[in-house]
Amino acid sequence: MSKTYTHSKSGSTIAIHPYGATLTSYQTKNTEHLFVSDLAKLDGSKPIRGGVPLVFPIFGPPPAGSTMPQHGFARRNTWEFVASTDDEDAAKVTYQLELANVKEGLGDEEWKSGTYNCKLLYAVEFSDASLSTTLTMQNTGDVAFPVQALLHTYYKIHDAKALDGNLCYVKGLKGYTNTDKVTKETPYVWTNDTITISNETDRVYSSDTVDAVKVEIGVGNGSVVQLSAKGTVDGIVVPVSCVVWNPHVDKAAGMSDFGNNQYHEMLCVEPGILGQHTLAPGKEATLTQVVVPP
Ligand code: TA6
Repeated sequence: MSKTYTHSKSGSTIAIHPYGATLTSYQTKNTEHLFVSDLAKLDGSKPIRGGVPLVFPIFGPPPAGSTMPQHGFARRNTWEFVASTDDEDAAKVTYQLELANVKEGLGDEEWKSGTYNCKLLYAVEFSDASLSTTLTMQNTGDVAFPVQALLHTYYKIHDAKALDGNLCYVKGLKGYTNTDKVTKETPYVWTNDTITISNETDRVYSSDTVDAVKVEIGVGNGSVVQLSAKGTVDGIVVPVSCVVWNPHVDKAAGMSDFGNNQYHEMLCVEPGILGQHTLAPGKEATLTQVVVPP
């Protein structure tokens, strides 16, 4: 069951489900900004289809020889509530996941045996001006482990306009290298100012520069959400990639936890640390996104 938290001063709210510490709602001025599928499982039987699923320690399918599930174990386990505050400027909620409480999706021997050990902290701070979500990953073991992390954010596209390029788009990824997981063509530099959706779209936009990702997302009703994101590994700022995903009709029909027509109502814009990074013992990595609603 998701728990709702309110920022009293602004009346903005969020809802977080302890399963995966999945943010399932962010509302300001009576407007919902996140998409959750009508058929999403909320009983812990599978990751929640919507909101902001947390992807760690791998993004995408497991490497050869690994039995870890796609997108890792963070979104597949119940997190512990730590604290919440409600101040003038913002409200804040924190959750944590310790490896001892990871019951599902460890996959690899190194994680199962505790050779790799970690503690995850998730902080969500919000008001009617912005939402920031920060995933902090601590290496609490004695062995360095490879780390990837991504905030798999599902934006609500109002009036079912996801396929209307005038109203639903992503601007700001010109110059990034596009790795297209649908066409599987050789990665190439994206030269357009804008990304729009006309068919299945599953692209990883990456860059070697460490500037934060800064994009503008058209959310269907003529309004725009601003997204920025940054990441650090052992205190050093690292490049952040941005995944843009819409399943479109065929993939939507193939997902039992997604309404067949709901690809018109959503767009995933997902900042992540997707490079080849390892986290040394005693060190931490962070991934932060800031969402500014219309
Ligand atoms: O972020 C895009 C993506 O990696 C797509 O390839 C698609 O698989 C999507 O994530 C959803 O993955 P899931 O494991 O949640 O069904």
